[in-house]
Amino acid sequence: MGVYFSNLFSRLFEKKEMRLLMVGLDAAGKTTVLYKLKLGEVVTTIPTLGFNVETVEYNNISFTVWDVGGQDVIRRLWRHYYHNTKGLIFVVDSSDRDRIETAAEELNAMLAEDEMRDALLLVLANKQDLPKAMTVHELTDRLGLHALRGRQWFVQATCAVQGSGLYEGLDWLSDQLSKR
Ligand SMILES: Nc1nc2c(ncn2[C@@H]2O[C@H](COP(=O)(O)OP(=O)(O)O)[C@@H](O)[C@H]2O)c(=O)[nH]1
Ligand SMILES: [Mg+2]
Repeated sequence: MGVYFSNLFSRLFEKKEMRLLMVGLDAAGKTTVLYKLKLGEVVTTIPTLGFNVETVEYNNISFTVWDVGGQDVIRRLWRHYYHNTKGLIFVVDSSDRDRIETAAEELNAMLAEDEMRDALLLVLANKQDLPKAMTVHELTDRLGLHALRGRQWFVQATCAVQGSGLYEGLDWLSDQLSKR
């Protein structure tokens, strides 16, 4: 799996310096995705109380991960990480129907940020292995993606624990980036 992703990343992200943000509510599966990619050492930093950031540097790409949701005061600190963001990867627990609206609000708030204007959006519809998981179609609807204007987006079904769908999702992202 590691080599697999290394090849994908080297092929398509070479030379370009960029940041990819991966966010989502807690327990969506972000950390699982990050470790599954095996791109390198995951560094965890806590710039301020309750705001935990995981970063992996891979060649010129920095992969930055944190949990969204919760306090508004923390929200302002996120902006520090928005600069030079080419892709936003939003991870959703597809089985978490209780929090899908919260997830949608967080996603749309982040997309409304000025520095995120040109970022591609990849949604990982994670935990597809769980019974009652929402389908890609349902998630697209509930996240309000069809209402987005001037945004390239894609929803990929994944099961992060097995690693399924991750390659396809990142392949879409790198394909779009290489066209720019
Ligand atoms: N069934 C299932 N569990 C998953 C999947 N991805 C992550 N998990 C589990 O969900 C929990 C939260 O995952 P984690 O990566 O810590 O979420 P994070 O808070 O977004 O970083 C862990 O127990 C994971 O093993 C998945 O695709 N399917
Ligand atoms: Mg985590």
